[in-house]
Amino acid sequence: MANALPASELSNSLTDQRDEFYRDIQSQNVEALWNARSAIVQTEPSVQSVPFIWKWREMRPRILRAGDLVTAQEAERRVLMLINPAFESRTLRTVGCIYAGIQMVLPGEVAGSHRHTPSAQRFVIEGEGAYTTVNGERTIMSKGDYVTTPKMAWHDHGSASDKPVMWLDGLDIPFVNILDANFFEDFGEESQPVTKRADDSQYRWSRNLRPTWEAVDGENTPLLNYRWTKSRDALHHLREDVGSPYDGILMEYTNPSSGGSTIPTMSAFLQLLRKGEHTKAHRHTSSTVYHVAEGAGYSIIGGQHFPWEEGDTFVVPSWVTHEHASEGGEAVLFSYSDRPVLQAFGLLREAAVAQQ
Ligand code: 1HN
Repeated sequence: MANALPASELSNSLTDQRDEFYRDIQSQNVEALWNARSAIVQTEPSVQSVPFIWKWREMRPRILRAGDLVTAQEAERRVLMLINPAFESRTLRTVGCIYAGIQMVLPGEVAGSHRHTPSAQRFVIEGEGAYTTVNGERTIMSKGDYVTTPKMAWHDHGSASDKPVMWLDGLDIPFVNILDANFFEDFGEESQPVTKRADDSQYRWSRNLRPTWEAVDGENTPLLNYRWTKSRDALHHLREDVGSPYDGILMEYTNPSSGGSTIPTMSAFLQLLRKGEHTKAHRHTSSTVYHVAEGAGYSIIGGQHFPWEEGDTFVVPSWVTHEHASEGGEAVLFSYSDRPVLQAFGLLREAAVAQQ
């Protein structure tokens, strides 16, 4: 009896043996699942991204300042990346696995030609008279235009304007990086040759007529520029519709060759919040970047109140409850999300939430 170990020492010795075992398996690049249970077993997603807003009145002077300090040529792309507070800047994560940045081209500048596997889309915030050339087609970009750059399409930007032109870039680059599928190539010359007539794709793809002899790429939209005047006009025409209780008059930009999203990994939308409209609260597993195209209002995101006005950009992470309201008149929100990725994996889930 004198040799029997007290219970505390018994358990200590088991603890010691376990610790030694964990160190031993670690040396083999092995971990015990039962110690990582909290990271694996979740009753609902533990979302890393947080709701956040980048105010245009803060961003505008800073992108202009960047224009004083760095040329577009030096920078290749003069972009201020909008990074979610939950992540390091190198992750390029604005919300979830999608990216947003503010780009500016000054009069006479050229942002050289390149291509890459991440897909891009742009929404013009301010100015007109800048252009982008995508696979030989040049389009002039004006405030409110939605412009697409499919993966591996050569693209360069320039400006014949006498004022700065600024736009929001939306890319799927964090997804592409996580999947280790990021390829990039320089064209080798500043600008690619313009081989097509201006707005060529508008005539081919935005008239509800399809060129029958052309092979259809069902994956990427063949339409380069979705003009603001036309998109806004459509929203206004549908003003009297009931719309969605959660999103108001929400219309999706579509690939005219497939009816699906413009980009395989991202869906883009234009949304009218009518005067006095306050949407019902809901949540879903897609992550969204919103940009205020017109008007003012506020959103309640995860219980936090975010007032917004024209030019602001804000994010709603996956599974965070949100509702939107216009204030002082109508408001138009541009947005894009990773919805097609969630859909492709069968992970898109949506739920109504009782108003807080
Ligand atoms: C890019 O190519 C552009 O072409 C903008 O305008 C932003 C961010 C990350 C990687 C490539 C552009 C980008 C980008």
